[in-house]
Amino acid sequence: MKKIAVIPGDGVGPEVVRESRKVLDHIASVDPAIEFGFEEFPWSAESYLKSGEMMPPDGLDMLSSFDALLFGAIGSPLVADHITLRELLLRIRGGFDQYVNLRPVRLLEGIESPLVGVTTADIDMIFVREGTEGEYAGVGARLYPGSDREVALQTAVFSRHGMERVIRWAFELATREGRSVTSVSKGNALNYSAVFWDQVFDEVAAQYPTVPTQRLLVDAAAMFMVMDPKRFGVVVASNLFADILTDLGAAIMGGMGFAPSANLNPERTFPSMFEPIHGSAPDIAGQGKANPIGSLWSTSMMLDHLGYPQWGDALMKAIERVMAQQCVRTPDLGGQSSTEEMGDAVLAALEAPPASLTPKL
Ligand code: GGG
Repeated sequence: MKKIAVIPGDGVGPEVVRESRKVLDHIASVDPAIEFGFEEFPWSAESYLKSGEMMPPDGLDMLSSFDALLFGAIGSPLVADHITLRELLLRIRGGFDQYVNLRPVRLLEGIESPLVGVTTADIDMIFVREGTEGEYAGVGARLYPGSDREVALQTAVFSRHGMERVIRWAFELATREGRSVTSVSKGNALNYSAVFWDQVFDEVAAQYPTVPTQRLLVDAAAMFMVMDPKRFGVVVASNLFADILTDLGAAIMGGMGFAPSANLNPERTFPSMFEPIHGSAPDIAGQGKANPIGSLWSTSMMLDHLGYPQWGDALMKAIERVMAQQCVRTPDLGGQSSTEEMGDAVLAALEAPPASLTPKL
């Protein structure tokens, strides 16, 4: 049995995660080789307002024996964003050494990109975002608060160990998939951290002489994602740069509702976590308007990670089929369908993979 910890979180999180649960329950019901054991953790801004903590002090211990974590969204107008993000999501990413934050950016057939004249072949890139250090390291101070001498210090952490391992992971992915690797940094301005990043990138790249590479400044990368998205294959970047660029990526693939992510601990010492990249969208929460595709796509990545790639692939094909048919459309796609109707459509399109491929795990 695969144990899945479910953290629906805030806002639209519970609504989109419900659709993922539905699909996983269905898979377990039709495939005798698969059994999921779910446990739900109600950690959210709402629980913070009652308990004063985003997760219990031993929260990571509570999660550590699970095979994977399925996460919804976090954030509420009632709690400061740096509390909800840092004290839950970033504690999990850091505590479980989830240093690969994998974020595919791909335009699906039937979805209109805001970019004029692009096809599905033009937007197909995979971001490998560093997930544990960089600008998100949480190192800094506020000095002399409230005075006119007030100072904020926020120190980014770029370790050789941290950069080397994520850049190497990106090259391994590119090698498997026959893609190029683009490194994104800002070496002209960040004369310590980004120059070090560029140096480590070049050192790792030299070990993969057959993989085409390019190095881009983050501002140029943003421009090329709009003007020439086809030039990107695998993209590796630091925590903040890749976070910003993947929101742009979500926009060019049709909207925030689509974009999936996997926070991977590649060594599998700790559980990995799967979440749509969108936030809690409090403005539409509880109205059944959220697009669950980002969560369902993340669930497909979770199935791959759990050792069920045939089901991960089947779920992805179901998503692609529903998008291509253009019948079921949530409001972000200009339609009237609900979150639940979109989830049901994907479920109806899900075809069981050939039984011979089902592993007996
Ligand atoms: N679905 C996860 C979520 O709620 N993300 C909100 C967010 O602000 N994430 C920032 C990040 O991924 O670093």
